[in-house]
Amino acid sequence: MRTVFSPRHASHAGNVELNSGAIVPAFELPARAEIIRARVEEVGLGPIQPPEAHGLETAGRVHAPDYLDFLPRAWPMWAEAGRSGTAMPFVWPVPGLRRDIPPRDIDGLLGYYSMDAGATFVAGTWDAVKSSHDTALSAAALVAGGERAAFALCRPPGHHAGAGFAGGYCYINNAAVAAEWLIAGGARRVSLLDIDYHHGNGTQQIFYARRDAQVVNIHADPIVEYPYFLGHADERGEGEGEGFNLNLPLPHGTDFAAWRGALDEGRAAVADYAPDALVVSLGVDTYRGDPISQFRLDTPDYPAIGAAIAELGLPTLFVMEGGYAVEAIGRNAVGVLAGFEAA
Ligand code: Q9C
Ligand code: ZN
Repeated sequence: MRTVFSPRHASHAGNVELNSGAIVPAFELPARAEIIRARVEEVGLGPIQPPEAHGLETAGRVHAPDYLDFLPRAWPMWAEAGRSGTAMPFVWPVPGLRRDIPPRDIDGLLGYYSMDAGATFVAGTWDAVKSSHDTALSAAALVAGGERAAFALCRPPGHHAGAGFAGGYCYINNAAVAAEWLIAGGARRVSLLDIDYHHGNGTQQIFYARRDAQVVNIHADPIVEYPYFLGHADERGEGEGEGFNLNLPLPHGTDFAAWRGALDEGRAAVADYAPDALVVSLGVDTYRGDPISQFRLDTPDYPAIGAAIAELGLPTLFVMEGGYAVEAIGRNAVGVLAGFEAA
């Protein structure tokens, strides 16, 4: 399997985040992508190639144009206000406050275009976000071109980013853009299977009223876990999309036996839908050693996940999402891909 990887991810660095009431170094950091890339080489998964530049037209069909315009302007506006460090919001237009008059000030705009304080900006953030988007589309092109599978080693991740907002370390929803591009290129139906520990709220929102994209999420129950406000089992899609969203929330402490049961349920739903292609949002924050997560998967479980996904027999695009146990992220993420290849 080919891997698409851009060294430009590394310009998104030095960010801090709010964690349990303290400002700490962001868990989503450059070493994550570098360690995965090194592991791809170490196991000989296949060639590694840089992305080609893509325009933002496809992104403009899954995100609001004004939101996409804001992303490259966030850091320059922050710097223009005389700030340095990490740009992050501190106020949000929750229901009852007005969204109809967008603020002109950077602090207002950061809240207007965010779901939380976790998608922060430094000087190099936009360039990394754009390279991550290009990475997803370039890997999607490999699958559209006839490859059995491809790996988009995206950083930053994407699945929390909604049509008009960033959050949870995510800015452009790479998996959603890739799926939209595959559909525009002739795929009649695409399934998105999100196996990150956290619910992929952005992906769900983007496709919620559509039947040409099925969204299946296996994640920690939002009653006790981020993102808290989406990801419950009763969310099944709306309008013509009704029945094409499946949430499989699991409790804290879930082990591989129980997780695997949810995967089997998700795989059956994908098989029923009979898509032309599969986009996997690949998070490995389900690992028992993850510093911000509470599932109990172990390193040998990841190849079994890849093998189970391969059994679907679909052209498959893997898009990297979360995973914060940095020392294990290469073994776990590439374990899924190697397990897929071996099946
Ligand atoms: N400050 C992804 O896995 N909450 N995003 C972290 C610690 C946000 C995770 C709590 C977690 C977002 C792509
Ligand atoms: Zn996650």
